[in-house]
Amino acid sequence: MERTIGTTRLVLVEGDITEQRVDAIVNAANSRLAGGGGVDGAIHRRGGPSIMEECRRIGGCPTGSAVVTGAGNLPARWVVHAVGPVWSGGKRGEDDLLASAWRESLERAREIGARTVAFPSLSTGAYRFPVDRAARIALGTVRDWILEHPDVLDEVRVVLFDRATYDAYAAALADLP
Ligand code: AR6
Repeated sequence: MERTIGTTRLVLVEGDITEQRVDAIVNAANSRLAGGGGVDGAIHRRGGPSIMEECRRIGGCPTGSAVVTGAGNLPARWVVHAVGPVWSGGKRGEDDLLASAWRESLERAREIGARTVAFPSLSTGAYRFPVDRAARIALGTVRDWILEHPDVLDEVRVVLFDRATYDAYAAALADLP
C-alpha cells in the first residue's frame, strides 16, 4: 500500500528491515545503544561489529531521539538508531515520545542527505506500545514532517514484520487525512 504526499512516497511493505536497499534504515534501539533482540538484534547480526563500535563511541541516546552510524555489511548506507518509549499505560508521555522518535529519525535522515529511508514499527515489540495507536501516531508524524519538508525525501518505507502489524498500519494510512 502506498500514498504520495507532495513529492514523497509513503510506502508500507511486509518484510525484513535488514534487507532494504535504501539510503538509511532505522533501528528500534534502546537508550544505551547496547543492542538487544528484535530489529536491533537483526541489524547488528547482519551489519557486523562496526555498527556496535560506533554505538559505543556515541555512548547513548535519550528516549524520543535518534543518532546515526554507518551500516556495516547491510545494503543500506546508514543506520539511524531511534529510541522509542517503553509503553507503561499511556500517561507517561509515550505518545509524544513515539512521535518524537519518528520525527528525529527523519531529521537525522535529512541531515545526512538520505533520499530514501525505511522504518520498522518502533516500540511495538519488546516495548509493548499498542500497535493501532502506534501506527496512527507514526504515520501522522511522517505525513506532517513531509508537508513541512517538501522535496527532501523521495521515499519513506515502513517495513512491517508480520501481517497483523501491516494491517494496523494499512488501516492507519487509509484513515490519514
Ligand atoms: N524487520 C522488521 N521488523 C522487525 C524485525 C525485522 N528484522 N524484527 C522484528 N521486527 P522490537 P521495540 C518487528 O522489539 O519494541 C530490543 O531489544 C517486531 O515484530 O524490535 O522498539 C532493543 O534493544 C515489532 O513489530 O522494538 C530495545 O531494547 C517491531 O519490529 C527494544 O528491543 C519492533 O519490535 C526495543 O523495542
